[in-house]
Amino acid sequence: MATKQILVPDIGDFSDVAIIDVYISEGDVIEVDDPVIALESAKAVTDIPSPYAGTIKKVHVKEGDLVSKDSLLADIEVEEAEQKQEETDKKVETQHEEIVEQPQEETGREEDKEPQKEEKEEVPPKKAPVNAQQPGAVYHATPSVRQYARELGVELSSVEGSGPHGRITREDVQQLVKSVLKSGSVASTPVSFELEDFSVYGEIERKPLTRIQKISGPHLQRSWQTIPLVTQFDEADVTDLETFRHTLKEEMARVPKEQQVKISILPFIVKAVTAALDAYPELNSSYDGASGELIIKKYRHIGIAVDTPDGLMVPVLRDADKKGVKEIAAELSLLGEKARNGKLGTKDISGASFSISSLGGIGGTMFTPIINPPEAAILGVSKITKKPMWNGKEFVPRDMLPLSLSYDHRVIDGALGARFVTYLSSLLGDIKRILL
Ligand code: CAO
Repeated sequence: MATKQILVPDIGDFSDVAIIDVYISEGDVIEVDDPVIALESAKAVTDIPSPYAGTIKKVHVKEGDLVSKDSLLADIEVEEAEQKQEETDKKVETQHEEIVEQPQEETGREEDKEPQKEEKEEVPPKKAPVNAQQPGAVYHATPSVRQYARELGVELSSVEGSGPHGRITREDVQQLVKSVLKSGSVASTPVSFELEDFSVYGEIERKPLTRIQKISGPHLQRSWQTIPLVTQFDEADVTDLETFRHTLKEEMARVPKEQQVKISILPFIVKAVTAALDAYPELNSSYDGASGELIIKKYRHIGIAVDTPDGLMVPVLRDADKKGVKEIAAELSLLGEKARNGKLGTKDISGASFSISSLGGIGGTMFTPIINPPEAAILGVSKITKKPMWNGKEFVPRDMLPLSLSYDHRVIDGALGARFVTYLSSLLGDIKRILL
């Protein structure tokens, strides 16, 4: 038995580097290369491994201490007094470069190149978008966890660290592998970003995501990563439609209360969309990548994004083409109510062939809706504003409705997207055309 000192090895041209984690305590039995502390410099987080195996007798540092080369970290009682410091110094240098995912200058030394090469080789080619390392990002994990992740082919950028300071643990890696196996898809795994301890800048609060957000988040992410979408914008002149709607509203105020239905512009948009889908059925479809075919749906089930306290829900208005505006309005109001009260059943949320996301009641000029797979397109609706429009002789005030159509560019080309939205605008500009 002999007592040895664990010192900070040569970590490059750094001094007074802050300790952000101390992994060891007195009495811990550790192995060679087990991490002792984590250091944080401006560019990197570096774990310092132990050059000895044995029992920790005394820890000389704490979180926040500043250390440099040869600072004393701990005393360790070892059985073998074999000196491995030189070897370990070399390893630390290598690990440091592994952690700093920054472009490195070419040094020409073989040991400098190897770890980066190793990391690159492990990127599974078909899973690249989600598993690709974030350029310049730093992933905090002990050498043994890094080794473990490498063995399983897991990129650290995909793993959410649950340890102190967001450190990635062995369990985090296991959890990711389990979830990927369960879902059968790496693309559903959220990319995690290295988070700082924001509380050093000011007060913070942690708010868990709702159950719906946890479900819809990966779905939206998968849509965003797999569907090359284009968003086509347009403005529909709905001045005449608004005049008609206000007349309806006045009429509605005179019928018995139980028969009254609130008619916003949305039911008209739903109706116009079904007519535009009749003219351009490719937008009412799903892409079957396996067969290379477009599955065109003959039904018009319209998904409507509804804001609820628990997150976004998309109830489905079935056979909207067969319903009148009043019926659509009544059903929309019922679906909205059910969504907000958490009362939607499976049937209420399944089978949409095209979706509409309306933020018109809230505000904003335009936005880019994300396609709700396996649908091929989604219409975003923003707030009507009065704008001066040129009628050939003069500027006149008109009610303009902003529309944003996002579509899957693999199956819908730009000309078709533009034709659809232009036709939809013309229908909303002259709603009588729906009868044609
Ligand atoms: N421009 C201007 N005003 C509009 C409008 C538009 N495009 N769309 C609706 N409005 C008005 C309505 O006329 C109504 O005005 P009044 O209160 O004066 O009658 C007000 O905005 C609120 O409308 P609403 O939201 O209650 O009704 P809706 O028919 O437009 O929408 C429903 C129904 C169920 C979609 C809605 O309740 C809802 O949840 N909206 C939020 C949608 C949402 O969160 N989308 C998220 C998309 S994220 O991808």
